[in-house]
Amino acid sequence: TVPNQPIECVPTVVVEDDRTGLSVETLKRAFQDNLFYIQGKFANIATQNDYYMALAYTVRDRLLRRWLTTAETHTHQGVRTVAYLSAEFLMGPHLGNNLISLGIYDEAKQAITELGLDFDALLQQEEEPGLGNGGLGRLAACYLDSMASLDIPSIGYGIRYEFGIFDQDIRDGWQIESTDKWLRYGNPWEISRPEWAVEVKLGGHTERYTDENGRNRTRWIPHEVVMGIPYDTPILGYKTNTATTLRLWSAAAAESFDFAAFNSGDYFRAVQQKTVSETLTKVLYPNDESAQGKKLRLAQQIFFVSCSLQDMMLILIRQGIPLEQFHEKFAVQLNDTHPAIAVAELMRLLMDEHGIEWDTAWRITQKTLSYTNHTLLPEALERWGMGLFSTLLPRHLEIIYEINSQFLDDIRRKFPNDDARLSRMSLIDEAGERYVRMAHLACVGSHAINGVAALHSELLKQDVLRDFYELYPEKFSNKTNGVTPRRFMVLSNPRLTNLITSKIGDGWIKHLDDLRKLEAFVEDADFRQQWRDIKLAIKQDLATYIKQVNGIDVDPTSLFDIQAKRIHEYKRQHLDVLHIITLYNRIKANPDVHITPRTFIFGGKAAPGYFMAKLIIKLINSVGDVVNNDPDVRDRLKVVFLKDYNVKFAQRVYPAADLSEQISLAGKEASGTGNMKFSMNGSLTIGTLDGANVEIRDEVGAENFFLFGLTTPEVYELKAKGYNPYHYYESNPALKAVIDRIASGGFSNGDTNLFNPLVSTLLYKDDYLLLADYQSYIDCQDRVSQTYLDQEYWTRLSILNSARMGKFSSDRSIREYCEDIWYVKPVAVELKEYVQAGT
Ligand code: 4GP
Repeated sequence: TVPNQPIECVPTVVVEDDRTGLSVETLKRAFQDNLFYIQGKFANIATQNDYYMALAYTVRDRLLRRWLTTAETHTHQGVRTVAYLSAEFLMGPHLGNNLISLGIYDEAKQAITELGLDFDALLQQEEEPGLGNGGLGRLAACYLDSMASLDIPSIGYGIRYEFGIFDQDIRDGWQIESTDKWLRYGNPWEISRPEWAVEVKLGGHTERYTDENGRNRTRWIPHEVVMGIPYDTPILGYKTNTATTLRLWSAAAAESFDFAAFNSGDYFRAVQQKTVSETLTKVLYPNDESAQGKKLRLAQQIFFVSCSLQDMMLILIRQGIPLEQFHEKFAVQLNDTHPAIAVAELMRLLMDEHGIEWDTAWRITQKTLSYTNHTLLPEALERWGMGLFSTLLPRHLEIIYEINSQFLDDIRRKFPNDDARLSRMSLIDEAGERYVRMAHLACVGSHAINGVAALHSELLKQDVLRDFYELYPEKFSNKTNGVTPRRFMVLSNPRLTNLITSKIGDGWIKHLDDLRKLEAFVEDADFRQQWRDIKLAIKQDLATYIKQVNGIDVDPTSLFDIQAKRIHEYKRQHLDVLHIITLYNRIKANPDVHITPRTFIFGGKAAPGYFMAKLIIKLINSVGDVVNNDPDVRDRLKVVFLKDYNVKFAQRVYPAADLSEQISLAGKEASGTGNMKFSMNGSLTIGTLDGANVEIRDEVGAENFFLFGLTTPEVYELKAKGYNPYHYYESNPALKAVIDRIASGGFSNGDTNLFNPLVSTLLYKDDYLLLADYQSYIDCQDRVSQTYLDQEYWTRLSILNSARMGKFSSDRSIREYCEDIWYVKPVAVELKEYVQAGT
């Protein structure tokens, strides 16, 4: 046989053997077998991680047949496939989710328990692949789950960062970052496929030449060539045979040695090239930092985009499908602008590497690509300095210039004599230093552009992408985000899942609209009692965890008020803090004042270079130190900052909330998805009319949602007429007392400098209008406190919130993408008959 070539093989899958059987006994045997043969350990020296690995391999074995059969079915049928390109995938731990999807969670638990091990501890052992910052990376993960669960042929393409999002520790109230070594003990879920490696060019220059048919062509002579090695992870759909693939690219040197240099004795230079290539996929960039000058980041983007597009082409070539049909076989979704270079790279591959003419290549490109925008913050829109861009991607720049020249002609035809429009829309920002505008490139090169919540999509049309909307209104649509109920209800909240299923069956797990059936039980006092008991038990668990990790005693019957998300000024964690201090001031003024006991819980990471966000973390912890230890408070208020918020941890937090804080300034949060996860698990929301809050409120009913704050038009209006935060400070004594307590060192042992940057920003700038929204927020919080006193009433609202969250399943979002943008249909995967070994 020829290495790296498939050999003719006979199906040799065996009936119910140690690699496929699902009974408790078989699972036990398989687990022990893997401990011995894969981990290479006797039980007496096995570590917790060895046990975790043995269990993970036991589970992986059981999904391989689905995985391989899915790939084979899709290839065989030549189906149209979604390629979801994302620089971030925040998958969360795989083990528990795969057990749920396979439907053997209880069997595995029993097997492990009967072997005398702690099943939950094994689940906790998994290091999650934190290959994303937050929102858009977690959304990508939910979408992979839904696509697999809905039998949509799909593949996720991304980067296998060696170090994902940093680990967060808190020392003296400050965030301390350390590297995330998620691969340290091995990753049982991935299979590397070096035989499908591809090469990516970087740097260098271009040349013209005439090909054998007398056509003028361009060739790129790169300075450097990097290899992309694919690592595949199966994504098993929930209770279906479909298991799709997440294919992450890892960079490696094209040649392990530069032999010329080596032979001349320059060993160091020979190896250097190797290390440069391999740093490419070393680390995930934290967001919320200016992307400027980050050469490595642009290199990461072209690297994974080029690998992925080449991979798709190879898939077609292997099937004998001409590349002129690329857009018929692949719908490529750009998850924000990180993969937007795909516009130029697809053009380049089609033209330079495969000899397709410009017009055909351009038609294929536009029909293939579609673009999702995830942020309205102007500072987050990616653009690359011309110097960096032309050095790294000389050929792409030529292509972008040509696209731009045709595009600008188009605008001139539709909007004659409008130079301002031309310069606003150009792919190149020419004001001052020149930049390539990635969002513009994505808009021009895609056939569809969408926002991620109704309000966000409207604001894109009115504001950030207005010119593009005026040019191509037909490209725009909204696709409100959704989240997977498998991970965020079934896996993370088994108690509530069992209660719901006992009343309405388990159909809701795939058809989340079925949760509506719970409304029939709202007036059932027993049901409400069970609902409350479950919430209390979950809060008790979180309280135990808080005691272990933070050493703080919290009362599980108090109102758990949680804000968990990235720390950012627009998300306004500090508004939450202003509320805490308001309550604290009321107690200090009158220790006997009535206060509904509350536990304020925060979780989230701040970008390492974002000073203000880090100062907000410090403020939360400092306020906690004072409030938690003041005898006047009598434990009625507690403030807890939970460190190292990640997916694993989020699964513990969402179910425990009574109140979910979604308090961004209206017009700033594209959608939010945490808001959905909390609400599904029966928490009530206090929120502004921002992002998907608007739609959540529409679904659950205005009377079941705590609304406060300015609306987006009011925000615009206030800013237009000149916002003066100081005026609010001066005219509101409660607010003044809160700010004064911070400013005068009330939470910094008298140090008036520490929080000064925050205080002066609020008083003199306040871009996110905390002071304008303060009173409305406090009044609303007072209503929350009042409502919580009536536990029967609160429980009704809690049930109704869960019951009405059907719309926010990522299954619904994916169906909309499939129907309106991708035109991809489900494909049923049939598992072949087992064949007895040796027969
Ligand atoms: C986030 C948005 O901030 C969040 O509102 C949205 O729910 C999420 O994307 C998914 O659409 N944006 C990012 C980012 O994560 O890096 O811009």
